[in-house]
Amino acid sequence: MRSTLQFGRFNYPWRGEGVRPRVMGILNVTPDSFSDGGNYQSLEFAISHAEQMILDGVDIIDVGGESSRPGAPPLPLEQELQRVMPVLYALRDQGPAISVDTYKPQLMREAVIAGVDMINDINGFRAPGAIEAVLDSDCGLCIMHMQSQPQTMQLAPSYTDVVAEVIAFLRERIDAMIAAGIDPRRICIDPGFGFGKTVEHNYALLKATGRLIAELDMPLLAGLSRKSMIGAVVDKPVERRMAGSVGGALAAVAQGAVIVRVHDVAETVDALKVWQAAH
Ligand code: 7PJ
Repeated sequence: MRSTLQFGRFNYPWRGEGVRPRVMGILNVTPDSFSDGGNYQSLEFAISHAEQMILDGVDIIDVGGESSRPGAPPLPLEQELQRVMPVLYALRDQGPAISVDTYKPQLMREAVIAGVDMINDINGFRAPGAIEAVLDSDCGLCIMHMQSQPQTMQLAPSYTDVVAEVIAFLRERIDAMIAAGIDPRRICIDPGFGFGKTVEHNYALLKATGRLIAELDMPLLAGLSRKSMIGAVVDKPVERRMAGSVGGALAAVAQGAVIVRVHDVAETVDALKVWQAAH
């Protein structure tokens, strides 16, 4: 039975004995995080943020140049390359696995050349050329579900059966990737919390974590850090959702998620250590 996720220089067991949930730290390289939006400053800021995540025990650093906040406009390729590539090269040999959060095939190709370990595509490798861009590499591939596009996805999310529809989507993408020649051991799945989903849809999917893993027979990555599904339960603004997000990460891991994508690395690492000790 296939039970390791193989990605670049790393492999993680994701079911059975010896499974340890892993923490993916979010590294946004977007000018809104910096004083003047200058490229050099953003590089410096990103590197120091990454250094802190490494001290905090991060397993994977997920580098993203384009904001996929609901309503955010798309970023031109050239700008995304300028923001992201120097960070990938700077972090490649610092210890943790490196992931890049992009749906653009051209950026995927450059990232593969830079030696990233994982490509994390919120668009599920649906862009023309996306599968081809990652075919001749060994990096891991995170297939995320999204209904509609970031600009419009939160206007009117609608499903008859959200869990069944997300499973059907992910199954179609897994099949397309395997048919194209991708090794299934490179694939992990993600229900895409907040991407074209109401709070109810998000919790239906969170509760179905075990079912997604079992039906699709794939390791699962969960990203719910600071999202509105946390805010809706704790009734707090985004900057006060850390503890709620840690609770959400534990809920996902308790149902079999092997990677949690988070902003608050130190706190999540500690929570998972205690969870693991009691397991
Ligand atoms: C996710 C992501 C997620 C994966 C973002 C945010 C929005 N990639 N990229 N899963 N979310 N795989 O962090 O709030 O949930 S950007």
